[in-house]
Amino acid sequence: MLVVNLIGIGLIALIIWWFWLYRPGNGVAAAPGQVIEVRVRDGVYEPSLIDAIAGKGISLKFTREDETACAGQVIFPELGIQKELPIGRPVVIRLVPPEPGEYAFHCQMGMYRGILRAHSG
Ligand SMILES: [Cu+2]
Repeated sequence: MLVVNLIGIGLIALIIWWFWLYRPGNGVAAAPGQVIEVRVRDGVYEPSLIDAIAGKGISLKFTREDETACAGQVIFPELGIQKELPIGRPVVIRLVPPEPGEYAFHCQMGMYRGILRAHSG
């Protein structure tokens, strides 16, 4: 019984960490006009943290290598972007972060998650 409780607590801790505390680590800086390649596989975007400059356009080229249906879309809620990601076919998304701040992107269910971080000038 104690073991079961401990496993339950462990699972809850893992869920809290993943959905609320996890911060993408491997960032990449995008110069204005640059195309950043993002791989979608094994439950993560690579890179999952992209630094850009507010008001300057960049392109993100998503390549989905994961067959799970979950990875089939990428959504940028604040930017009103929602794109299908066919397996193995790169999809280029051009966007302009309107102002400094963080713009999340994720799959339909929020398992795959990344952050576009826009800096001033
Ligand atoms: Cu998903």
